[in-house]
Amino acid sequence: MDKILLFIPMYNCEKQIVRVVDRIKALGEDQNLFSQVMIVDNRSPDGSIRAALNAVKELSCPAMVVRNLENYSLGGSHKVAFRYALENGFDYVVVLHGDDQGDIADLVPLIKRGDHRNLDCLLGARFHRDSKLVNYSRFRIFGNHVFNALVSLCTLHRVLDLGAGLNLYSTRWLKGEPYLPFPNNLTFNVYLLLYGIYSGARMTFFPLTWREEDQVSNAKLWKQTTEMLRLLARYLFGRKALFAPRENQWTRPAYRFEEMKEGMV
Ligand SMILES: Nc1nc2c(ncn2[C@@H]2O[C@H](COP(=O)(O)OP(=O)(O)O)[C@@H](O)[C@H]2O)c(=O)[nH]1
Ligand SMILES: [Mg+2]
Repeated sequence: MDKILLFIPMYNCEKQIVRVVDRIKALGEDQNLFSQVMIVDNRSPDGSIRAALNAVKELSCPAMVVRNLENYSLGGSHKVAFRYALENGFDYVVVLHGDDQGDIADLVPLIKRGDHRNLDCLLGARFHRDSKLVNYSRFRIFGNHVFNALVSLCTLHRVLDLGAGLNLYSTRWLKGEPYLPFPNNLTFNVYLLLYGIYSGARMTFFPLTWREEDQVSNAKLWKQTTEMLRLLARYLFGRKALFAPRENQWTRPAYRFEEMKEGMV
């Protein structure tokens, strides 16, 4: 059986994390597809950790709640979880955002079918024709389609999402931590995607349901847009340097965490 880590990045998700865990519980026996659930808190000031510790008690698969020693942002939490998976012999890492926009149940049938076995990146795609978007503005959908088309054109690769919050990666592909120099902010996912294409990763997109109800997105439109365009330009005109192993401000943090137990918060 594959050893799969279910990694859940969390920041100020006091309300949502309970629902995320409920969706995992609702999988019933299929929870055992995951050898371990790892909720990675980025030092949320709200009651996320307490809520998470409480919620995971009812899971039938092993689960832990950890807290980063510093706020490493979303990309940094990926680095924490990927390293944990590499050091502990996992075969795959599933990333599921802790703000309850997606549903793990969208990925489970694919894992049960074994789709992941021939892949390095199995990526949730909000803009797949079979996906369902709940409460997404038309402007946002349109903008994303434009970006997907632009990235597809620049990479000559059909891209259906630049970074949804439900993805699976093989540790075979993550080995050596080539993503360590990528920035930790919300563009981390885009770097990872472009690196996937660059490195010839076996990659597929799958449809999902994605909702926006009580979640607050931290993606800032103009900042994301300009960062994306700059990144694309670098991909087009200097991708070898962009993806070369190197040390920078993003490789420097220790990406360490502590396991949280009841009574600690
Ligand atoms: N903004 C932010 N989100 C984080 C951080 N660490 C983990 N996350 C989680 O990352 C996920 C994605 O962030 P979000 O702002 O919802 O972005 P979006 O949904 O992709 O627009 C959420 O589930 C957050 O809980 C962090 O330091 N900052
Ligand atoms: Mg979100």
